[in-house]
Amino acid sequence: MPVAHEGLEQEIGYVTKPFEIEHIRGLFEGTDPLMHELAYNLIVGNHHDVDRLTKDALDRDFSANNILDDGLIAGMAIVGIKFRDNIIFVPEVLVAARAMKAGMKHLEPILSASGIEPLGTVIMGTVKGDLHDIGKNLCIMMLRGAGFAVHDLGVDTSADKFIDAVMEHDAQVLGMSALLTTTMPNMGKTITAFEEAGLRDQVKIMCGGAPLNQEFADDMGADGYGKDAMDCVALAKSLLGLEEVMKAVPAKT
Ligand code: B12
Repeated sequence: MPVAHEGLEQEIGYVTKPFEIEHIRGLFEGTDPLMHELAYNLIVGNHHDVDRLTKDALDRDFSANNILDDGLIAGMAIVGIKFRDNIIFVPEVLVAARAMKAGMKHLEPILSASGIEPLGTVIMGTVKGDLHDIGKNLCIMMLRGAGFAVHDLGVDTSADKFIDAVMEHDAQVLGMSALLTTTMPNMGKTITAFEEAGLRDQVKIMCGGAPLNQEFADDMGADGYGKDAMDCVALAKSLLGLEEVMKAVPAKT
């Protein structure tokens, strides 16, 4: 059934894979028109409107959890699909991320105060020697949007820093990013460091970055490889044995 919000309906039109259409329509079915407006404004990156609509929704007694699920996360699911399918590019995703942040600023204090458990805790960082962080930041934004608690170690992250963060936050998943062929081996070195510290069994390790592939990830003993931010979320969920909402799709050509 089409949603009444014309702009959102147009955005849903960008989703073309049958199982994704079904999933996305399911997200908006039976939810309030205010959530449709919120999702639409997030997708197109109107951060002032997302800020205002989130406050409105809280004033109208929508729960923070509903606003997150039915408005922000539902909108972000479309952003992820449009990015993967080359309908939008990095600048538009960053603008949507800014809008997400504008909404989350109102929800985060309520969610943490109400003790709603995150799906899991993820440590993310770009490996030693590598300063590229745009892709990692997109992954973090999508992971947070999906309900994970994420600790961002930034760029140029040593194996020791990864280990310390996993221990400190009792994280179930570690995600490493690399964009340089010269820094990719630092992922394998980090995995070895976990093994040598006797901690490899305590954390699932996923990796990503443009020069990587599944074979490289398998060879170095990672638990998973993701080709984009959507995959990163699906991977984190599957590594934790949670329902995989969005199925992995073939790599961009
Ligand atoms: C932007 C950029 C920079 C910026 C980085 C800014 C920043 N804050 O990140 C700057 C200008 C600083 C830079 C510097 C350099 N760069 Co540069 N850079 C790029 C560029 C143009 C885009 C990278 C990018 O952001 N892509 C967009 C994001 C969204 O994609 P992504 O990172 O792949 O992330 C996605 C997936 O991979 C995945 N993903 C990423 N991480 C993870 C993690 C997990 C766990 C999972 C599941 C998934 C996942 O999800 C993401 C979202 O969908 C690329 C060229 C290109 N077109 O790729 C060159 C490129 C990566 N750079 C390159 C080089 C050589 C350099 C420099 C060495 C240049 C120099 N001589 O100084 C330095 C390196 C500095 C350093 N030590 O890191 C080369 C690398 C070549 C190689 N084979 O190694 C490239 C390929 C350019 C080229 N063709 O030569 N760079």
